[in-house]
Amino acid sequence: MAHRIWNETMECMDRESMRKIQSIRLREIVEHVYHNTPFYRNKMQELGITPEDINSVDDLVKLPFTVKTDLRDNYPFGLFAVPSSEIVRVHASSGTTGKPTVVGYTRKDLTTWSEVMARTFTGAGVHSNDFIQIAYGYGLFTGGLGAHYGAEKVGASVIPISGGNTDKQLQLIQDFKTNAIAMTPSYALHLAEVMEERGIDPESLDLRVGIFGAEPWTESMRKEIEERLKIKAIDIYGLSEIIGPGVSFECEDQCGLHINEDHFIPEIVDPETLKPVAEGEEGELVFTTVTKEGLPLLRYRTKDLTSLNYEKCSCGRTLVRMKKCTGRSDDMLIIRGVNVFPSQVESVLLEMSETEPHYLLIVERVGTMDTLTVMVEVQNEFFSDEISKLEALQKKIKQNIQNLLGLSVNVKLVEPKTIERTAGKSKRVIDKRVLQ
Ligand code: DLL
Repeated sequence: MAHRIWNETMECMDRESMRKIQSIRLREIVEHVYHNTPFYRNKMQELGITPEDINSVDDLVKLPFTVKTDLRDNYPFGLFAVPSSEIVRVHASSGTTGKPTVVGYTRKDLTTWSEVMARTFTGAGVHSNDFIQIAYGYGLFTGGLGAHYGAEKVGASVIPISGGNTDKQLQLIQDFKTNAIAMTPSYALHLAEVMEERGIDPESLDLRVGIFGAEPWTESMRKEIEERLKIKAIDIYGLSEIIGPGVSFECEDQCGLHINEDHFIPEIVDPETLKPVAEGEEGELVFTTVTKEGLPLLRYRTKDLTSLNYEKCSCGRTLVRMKKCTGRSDDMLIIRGVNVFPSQVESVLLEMSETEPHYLLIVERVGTMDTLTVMVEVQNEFFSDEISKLEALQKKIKQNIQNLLGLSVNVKLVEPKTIERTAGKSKRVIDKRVLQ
């Protein structure tokens, strides 16, 4: 079947034309922030540049970077580039410490957001005949409302259920014959788990596709979700600062996330030197928003690690693709000198049939030694089994992780349902070292 594309002009444009559009828009946005955001004017003056120095995307590298603390330091509205009379919505992301990061949208920004989300849902194969259940949180979090307006724009029938209340989710999936669900991947796994408990056969449902994001998830987790829910699991990426969900999206071919680069220009830089990496290499993803009015950001450092692929996709889109993002530079644990990403442990655990995809990594300092304990739920049938089998399993997990990471870890097997489930973003790591 031919792929549906929401905005063929923008999504399938030749690269040369895309660069031209990006360059024009970049010049406009730099002009806008220079005159309307004292923060950026000061930064540009410090670097000795003016808007006249920025002519094309090649000049991006001359511009200053922006980081999350810049938003926090100018809390709540200091980086807004329009008067509050033009702001029609605010959202905020909570973060782990301190003040939330506040973002603001003009009416045009909301239209842009719906547009990129309409591209996203169309890319996932959602269309106007579908019922879609939005189980991202509605409220200050961008997930719920962002998905909501995009799904309405494609004409789907939106069920704005928000996160949580899993039994209600299941009831509506059955009664409304829901075709698509949008939620975090960890919540999708929880939904699968509750479905199994209630004896609901996924084949008896009309569910066809899930649009999952807001947290890192591995290919193994995708496989697990697809098998247990009998759906296609599509990745969606975004962050509040750039617009919310819809910065990039997977198509049904599931081979990288198409970045809506007519609105958000990506760069990949080395997180240490901040210099651009060679094309195709992995590094930190940086975005410059080129159409946003309320909160335009120059070279915003996402901390997310990925690489870019400029080849045309089999779906026909020419939008640059980013590799599925499974780690953040600030997610990386350094344990006894070894770099460890939670996603690496996740892929080991998910490849083993004896364990459940629910785990927690606990890092502690014992004396001067850092230790990593992997707490993982064991499948029901295994847990009731003999101790010797559990010990053998523990050893096997330990060995598999050691083979991958070259690091010896402690493994703690726990009963199913011991590790907390959440309808929002899951917490995979407890680093007790930072608390000392
Ligand atoms: O999580 C926006 C969103 C909502 C995206 C719903 C997708 C679906 P924030 O709360 O600002 O915004 O968190 C942004 O979450 O920098 C990534 O580290 C992580 N993240 C988001 N989507 C993905 C994904 C929303 N698909 C931060 N894969 C980002 C990996 C993701 N990480």
